[in-house]
Amino acid sequence: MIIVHHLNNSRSQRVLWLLEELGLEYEIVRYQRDAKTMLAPPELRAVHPLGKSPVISDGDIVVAESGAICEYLIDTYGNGRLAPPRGTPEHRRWTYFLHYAEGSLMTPLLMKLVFDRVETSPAPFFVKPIARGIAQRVKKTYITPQINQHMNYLEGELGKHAWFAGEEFSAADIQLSFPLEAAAARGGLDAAWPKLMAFLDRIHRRPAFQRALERGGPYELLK
Ligand SMILES: N[C@@H](CCC(=O)N[C@@H](CS)C(=O)NCC(=O)O)C(=O)O
Repeated sequence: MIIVHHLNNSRSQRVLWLLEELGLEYEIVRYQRDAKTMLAPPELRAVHPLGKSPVISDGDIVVAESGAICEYLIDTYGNGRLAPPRGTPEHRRWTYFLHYAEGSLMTPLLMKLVFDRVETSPAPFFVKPIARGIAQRVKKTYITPQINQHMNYLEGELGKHAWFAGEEFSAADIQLSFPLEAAAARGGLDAAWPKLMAFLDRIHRRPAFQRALERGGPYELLK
């Protein structure tokens, strides 16, 4: 039986959605973020030493990293679903987007989360203007232009094909959903990128996406 070690409000929602799209049976073991630090509880380190989510187990196989989990589930249980045939241009796009989502796109989005917090966190009065000034400058000169560049790129990709890997919906779309949802929630993606907004709308309407939300429970991305 596949077990999803599911942290609330996290990337593991994406794994539940993939499992629902594939129609596989699975169990959920739930973990709650610390209300103050938002970190995962230490119990998750018993499953994988980094204690991050998502991580799945399947018998005695343990797989961490959402991209690797997608590949494992598709290779083991996909039977040709949710991935283009190997050796095709679509499959190369699929692999690229599977890695790009976490390897490139998440970086400026995570930086935005951190620097937004630096800007708004309580600090002694003599430090606060300095911290706020640095945060605003890093966001203006580096983070916002980086995010805009990614959004422009992805908007252009959806102008070429219906979905990210090609004309068919695939696990690459599931993998890209988290950074795009994060960008929409944190400010970085809005109506200036209509194809990306329409993509979010299209995925939200998929029955498997809704079933995954029902199984996973309340889901709100960190801002
Ligand atoms: N690149 C990893 C990122 C894993 C990750 O950072 N997960 C977050 C949740 S979205 C987490 O576990 N945060 C809690 C913590 O770091 O303690 C993946 O895609 O699986």
